[in-house]
Amino acid sequence: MVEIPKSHPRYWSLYYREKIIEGMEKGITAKAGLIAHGRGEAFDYIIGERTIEPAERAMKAAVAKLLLAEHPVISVNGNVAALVPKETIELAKTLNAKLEINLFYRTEERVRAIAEELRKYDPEIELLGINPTKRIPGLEHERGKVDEKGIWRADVVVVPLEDGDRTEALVGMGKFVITIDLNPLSRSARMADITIVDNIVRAYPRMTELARKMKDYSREELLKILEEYDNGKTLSDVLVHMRDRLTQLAEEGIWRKKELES
Ligand code: PTJ
Repeated sequence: MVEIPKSHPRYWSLYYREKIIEGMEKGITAKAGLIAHGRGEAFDYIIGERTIEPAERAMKAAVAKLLLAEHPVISVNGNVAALVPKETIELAKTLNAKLEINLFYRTEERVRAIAEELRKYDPEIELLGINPTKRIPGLEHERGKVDEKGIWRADVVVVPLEDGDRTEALVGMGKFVITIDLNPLSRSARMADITIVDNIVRAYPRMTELARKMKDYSREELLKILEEYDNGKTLSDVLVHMRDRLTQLAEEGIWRKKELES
């Protein structure tokens, strides 16, 4: 990994970019994962590289749903394994959710590399998706493979940084789908039941924090959070945030400004 000086004004952005490149070199991340990451970076710039209120609201609803779920499953792909392997395990353990390696560009080598990466952080962790025997209806072979003990029987699935077609197919199977996607306009963002428009590197640690706190909530309290949640409104609020931030920056001017308002 290229050494990035901590003093660099874009340190964290460059740090995660290196993580993705390293992930690809280790056989974890798909080549298309690099493109997906760049798209995410662009939207993060517009948001202001921080967790905005609609994302916090979506995370609370998502954690409530996951705590109420009977068979919650968190899906892991090549980008997620490169960026947040430890945080993914922490979130799954806090929520008592199963982890399933589930890839859009599935190859057995990548599944093995991802499993190896995750086991560095917990050698005992149960990982599903190694030998999937079921298929999501409507998706061609490799893209539709799921684990009978995981996504197949899950009632609630977290599919971060996901392709829209697969998100839609999961919704079609009757799953409650939670996605994390920096692009509020993506098909995944529009198809999911709960859309968290935030960078996964901020979202997973925050969701773990929320889960630790909300574990003590009563069933009624969790149900109330869900009843009051409206994903359409959340997505609209994200777009309004982006519009207002761009308007504000345009009015204030950005020429030769070292820091931007977030
Ligand atoms: O590892 P695989 O084979 O399962 O493939 C993974 C990718 C991401 C390549 C695959 O699922 C794919 O092609 O996804 P898309 O359709 O490019 O969608 C990924 C979405 O994630 C895009 O809308 C990006 O804006 C968004 N995204 C990228 N990086 C982040 C992100 N969202 C949150 N946090 C990020 N760090």
